[in-house]
Amino acid sequence: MPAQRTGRRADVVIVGAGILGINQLYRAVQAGLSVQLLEQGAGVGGTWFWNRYPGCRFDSESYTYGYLFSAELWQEWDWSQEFAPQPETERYLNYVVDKFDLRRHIRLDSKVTSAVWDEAAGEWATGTEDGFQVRSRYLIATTGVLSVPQYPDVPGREDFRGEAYHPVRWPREPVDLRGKRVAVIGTGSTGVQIAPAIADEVASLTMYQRSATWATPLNNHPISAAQQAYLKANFASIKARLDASVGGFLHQPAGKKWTEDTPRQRQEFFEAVWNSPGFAKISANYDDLVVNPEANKDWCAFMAGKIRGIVRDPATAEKLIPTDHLYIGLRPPYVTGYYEMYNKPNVELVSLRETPIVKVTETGIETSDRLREFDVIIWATGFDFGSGAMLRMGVVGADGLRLADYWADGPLTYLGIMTRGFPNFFFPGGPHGAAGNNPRYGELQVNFVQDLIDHAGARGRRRIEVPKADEQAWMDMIAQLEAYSPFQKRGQYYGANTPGKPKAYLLNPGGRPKLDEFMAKAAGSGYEGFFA
Ligand code: NA7
Repeated sequence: MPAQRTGRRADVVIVGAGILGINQLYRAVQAGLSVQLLEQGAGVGGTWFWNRYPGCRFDSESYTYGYLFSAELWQEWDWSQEFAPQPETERYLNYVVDKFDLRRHIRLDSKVTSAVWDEAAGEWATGTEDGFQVRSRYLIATTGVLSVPQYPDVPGREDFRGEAYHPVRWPREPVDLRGKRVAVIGTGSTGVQIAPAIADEVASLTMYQRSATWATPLNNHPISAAQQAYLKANFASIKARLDASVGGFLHQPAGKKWTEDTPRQRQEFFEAVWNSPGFAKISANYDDLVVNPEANKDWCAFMAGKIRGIVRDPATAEKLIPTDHLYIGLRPPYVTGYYEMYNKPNVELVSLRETPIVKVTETGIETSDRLREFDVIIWATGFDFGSGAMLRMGVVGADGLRLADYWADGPLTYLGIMTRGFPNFFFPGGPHGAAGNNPRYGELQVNFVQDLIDHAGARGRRRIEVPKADEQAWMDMIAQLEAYSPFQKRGQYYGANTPGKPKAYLLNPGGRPKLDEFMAKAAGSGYEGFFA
């Protein structure tokens, strides 16, 4: 039910207190707007509130992931490691919320179930599961792309009588896995982070792998005092480099192609890349890695050699080597001790390609060859990526148009921020938004939204809607450049992991250059056509 007009009001309602929700809240408060932020969780942090599973950490460098909107914040906060663990990030986000006095705008335990545009009033009426209602000129969904857990459609999943967890719903109270027989289903970024973190304490760890992935070392390390001093002294130049980078990282591009090196030089170069931090495996690899399959195959052969060198059991090593996709065909994980873990006597790898799951029983998991019994099953099976959370908010736009209907064949967006028929509604960081280090892309979108709201406010404009032609131009860009995307169509970035979801590309294949180009065009024209 829409909220009553006499109820609570705010200029802006923001949904979600994750990285971007907090950024958007900061910008809106700075602009002097009244804001009500509604957050489903019992704390702030979004991804970094929910994902409290063992081993959870960044795979973007901490200081490139944190906020850049305040030099003072940069000076005050010391990241302890290149790739901070989840508890540190959750502390950071709470620190930010308190430092900028944002908590008083946030209502926790507030799951939005309805958001309806009231054309006559020019307002959104937003309601939560527990009956809270608020009306606002603007509605901004910063609900994230990795919010809704995805469970596989495996017979008997509910029958299991032991403990079962999805990493994104990991309990806040400690989970004692010591001495237990544990199964992990899924070897995406999450499964390969959890497994080595728990392998030493559990009685047995059984990894159920459907697709092998090209995991490479995260190469994490503590931030030394000297590095800390460097970071503090160079905020402006680091920010400038990040603001100009395509991926939102500091890694230096190689500046050379695979074709330019001899076989021996390639091996030396790949060794250096293997030892480089996190996403440098992509952003500082050969310039032609993505566009030249020969270069990519050579890198894959190098990684396969590494896996064979680390994993002592040859049969296990072969199972861990992908044969169905090149590097970045699926989102590559970055790991600490993952392959080494398979040398422990209590760790077993089950390939679901060889022996698929038949069913889950009360006591364990039955594959086509046998039943294994467990105390704990961890479903690291991913997310309803991109649009999952927004489509569960009950959004209804102009003329009663349901977002779920408008997006029935996949999201239709402008910049991954707006959608036609939904006035004064924005979703920075939503589908078609991401193309690299998420907070860096997201902040561009957050700033676009607030700048547009400021522009409208300064000119007394009350209704903002993306023109059909602009939405179409963004969708045309996606359709054109998607062909160059390295990601396979069977993955989360096409929604293919979620039963019943339309198969549509969910990232921004044009990256920052296209985002910058479209944003500059809109702002440069005074957002022509955006105001009724
Ligand atoms: P991902 O990357 O979607 O990985 C999910 C994993 O779960 C992946 O290995 C899947 O295998 C596996 N999976 C999914 N369904 C099944 C079934 N039915 N049976 C067996 N295995 C299954 O999610 P993550 O949580 O690891 O990572 C999410 C994001 O976190 C990531 O993109 C980063 O941005 C950080 P599949 O490959 O589909 O064969």
